[in-house]
Amino acid sequence: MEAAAIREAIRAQALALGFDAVGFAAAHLAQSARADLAEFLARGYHGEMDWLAAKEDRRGDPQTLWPEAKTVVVLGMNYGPGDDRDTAEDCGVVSVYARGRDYHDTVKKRLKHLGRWIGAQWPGELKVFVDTAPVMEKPLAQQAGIGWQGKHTNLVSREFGSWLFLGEIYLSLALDPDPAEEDHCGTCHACLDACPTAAFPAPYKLDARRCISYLTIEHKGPIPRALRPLIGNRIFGCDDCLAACPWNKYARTTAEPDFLPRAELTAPRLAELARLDDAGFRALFAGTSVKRIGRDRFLRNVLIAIGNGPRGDQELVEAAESCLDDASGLVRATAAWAYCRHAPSSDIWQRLRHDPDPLVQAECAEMPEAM
Ligand code: B12
Ligand code: SF4
Ligand code: SF4
Repeated sequence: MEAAAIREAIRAQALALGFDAVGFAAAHLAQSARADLAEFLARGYHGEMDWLAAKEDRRGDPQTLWPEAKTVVVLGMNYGPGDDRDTAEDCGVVSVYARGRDYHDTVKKRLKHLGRWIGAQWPGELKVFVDTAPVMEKPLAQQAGIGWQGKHTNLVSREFGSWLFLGEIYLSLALDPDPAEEDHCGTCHACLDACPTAAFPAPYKLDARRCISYLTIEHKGPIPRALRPLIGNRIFGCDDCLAACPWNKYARTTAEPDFLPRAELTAPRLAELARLDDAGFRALFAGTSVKRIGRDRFLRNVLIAIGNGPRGDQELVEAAESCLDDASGLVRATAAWAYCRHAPSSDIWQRLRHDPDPLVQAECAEMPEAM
């Protein structure tokens, strides 16, 4: 079979398996992508995500990751939300990507399926990747013509707007690449204006340390005080820059059942989430991306949302109070902050100053000035 026919056969099979976008790129990244990665790391924009820096050479070059790689098949799955209604202030907002089943599982399973099919048709080796591997998925997707990296740094598709998950199959088989997609942002800056924490130092550049997605998902310890009020009721991730993109007018609701929102992830009540113990957390979030961060970090997020909730809401005050004796120092520290946001004249921090955990002590030392 000719290389062009192989490409079209793979494309057809990928679409038949439920992928929404398919493109082919050479297993090579432009020097500019590597330089941008180096600059991102040198400026410390990655925060605590040491794993981004640890494999910089492999991330910046597909053939350093796997020398046999000749072609990258980039696959996209549409997770476009339906109508997104405003969430009440005493409920939490989970970002769209995490409201259904963990996308890593769904995309990986589909990639493996496609990989097995390719392996059965043509000789050669292949490897599948999604998200956590040292791969620069967005620049590769742009090279493969699936979309372009918008000013919010994510891939924007003319067909699906901001709502595509990405995954890749590296092939040892050499196939012609698709034409790269061009930048269609023009003079627009809606995503930059929409960011609640001013996380974009410049268009196309993100300081992850200010991004609510980083703070609520990747960051392990206490969230910097100055940023807490800006987080509002977002308890896992953030979509504001993605949702602001005018190209979403072409987006459609996902047809993938795995990505449809679960009831417990659509506006969950903050006071109920604050009552979760470890077993309750695991049971509620089984099979979702939320489970990855663990109960204590999740409760930290919930308590920040509680602290930002309607002033004096009795149910929220009681929820914060009930976490002051939690076994986790991170949870106790954030509960103290949340409680004092509702009751600024409270002397709760005096009591907690004698807490043995350094996180709680640090929180209480700053408490009076912060309220
Ligand atoms: C680390 C990471 C994060 C970090 C850092 C995000 C970031 N922008 O780098 C945090 C935790 C903040 C994060 C958040 C989110 N993430 Co994330 N994340 C990743 C991960 C694992 C690596 C990204 C990376 O390499 N970053 C390092 C920097 C250097 O890379 P970069 O953004 O590509 O930076 C480029 C630009 O700065 C660009 N650049 C600089 N100057 C210029 C100038 C011009 C003109 C141009 C064009 C480009 C340009 O050059 C750099 C290199 O190309 C990828 C998966 C993967 N393996 O790629 C998922 C991934 C990017 N994340 C994804 C998602 C869905 C999200 C969230 C939407 C989740 C949420 N709702 O909370 C948010 C979006 C926040 C945002 N605005 O980016 C998807 C995005 C899908 C898509 N359509 O693009 C990915 C691809 C996962 C996947 N497999 O689907 N994420
Ligand atoms: S995800 Fe939210 S906090 Fe992060 S850059 Fe986008 S709008 Fe800003
Ligand atoms: S909102 Fe505007 S600037 Fe941002 S990615 Fe979309 S088109 Fe580009």
